[in-house]
Amino acid sequence: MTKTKSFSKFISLIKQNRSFLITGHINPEGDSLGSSLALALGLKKMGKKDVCVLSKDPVPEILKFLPSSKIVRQKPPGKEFDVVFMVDCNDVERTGYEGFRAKKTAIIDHHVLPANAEKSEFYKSVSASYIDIGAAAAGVLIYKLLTALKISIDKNMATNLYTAILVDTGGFRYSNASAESLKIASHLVAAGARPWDISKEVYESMPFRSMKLLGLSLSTLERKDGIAWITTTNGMFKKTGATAEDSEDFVDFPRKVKDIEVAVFFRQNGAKSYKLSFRSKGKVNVQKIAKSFGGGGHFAAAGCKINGSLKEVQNKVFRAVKKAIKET
Ligand SMILES: [Mn+2]
Repeated sequence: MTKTKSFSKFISLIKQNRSFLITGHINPEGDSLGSSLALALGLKKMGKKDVCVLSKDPVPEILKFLPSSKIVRQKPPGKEFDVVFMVDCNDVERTGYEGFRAKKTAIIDHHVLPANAEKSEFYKSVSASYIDIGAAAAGVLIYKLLTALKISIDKNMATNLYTAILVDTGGFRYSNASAESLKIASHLVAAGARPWDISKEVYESMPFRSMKLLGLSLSTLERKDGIAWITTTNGMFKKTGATAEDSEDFVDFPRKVKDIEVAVFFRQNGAKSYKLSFRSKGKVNVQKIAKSFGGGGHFAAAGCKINGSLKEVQNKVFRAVKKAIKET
């Protein structure tokens, strides 16, 4: 793999080629889509006419406000492209596609590379990569690339990039809300991004049924041994007409409880089956806990599926979490 400390490889790749595919990752969120769309708008502004944005999963309802979100397609066109950009992911599997019909591959991302990635055939074939795990969002890197390309950032690009950075910093609350990410956000606001309009779409547009489901779920809130948890049952889904997507961020609520280390959300997805989400307040590696049950994720956010009655599942999980808290 070619390591680039600057965007010079990207600049020549863009200048020397005509057709571009851009893809983010499966289950796309604001960073994946906002970054992809901003890059597409930038390339178009440079006069590149053949630019296609792909997403294996459709644009979520809540992100349809992103400028140009309508250009996102799920199926790649049949022809071969000059360059495919992988944005906010560094692994073909994460894109959800099996591969791309493109002569060259470029990666712009802020995630850690998989173990031994550098030795794999795929990475050796990558023409340009810019991976900065210190960047708050892929949106930060796309902002830098567009700046390096001397593209003036317009309102539509700014709205996409601001959303990307907003969601990946948890609304500028997480530890990655650095001086740099706030400075870029400030430039994006000056370029036309409107913080309240974007926040309203991202954080203040909860479907009514989802709020009703949250109310029922919050009534199950409990706390013990540094763990806070809530549960959503099949009965609650039935009563409110809500779906699993409507409970996407519910684990954030037990995480708000003071003096706990780990938050857990139990979502029933079968008569004797539960989908779990874990959040850490910063000390416990919940990815390890999820992995011990066959799941995965990151240090502070992870998930898994466990079969059994609610009591059985909770007993297993609480034992594992208690042990992990003790070991810190
Ligand atoms: Mn990201």
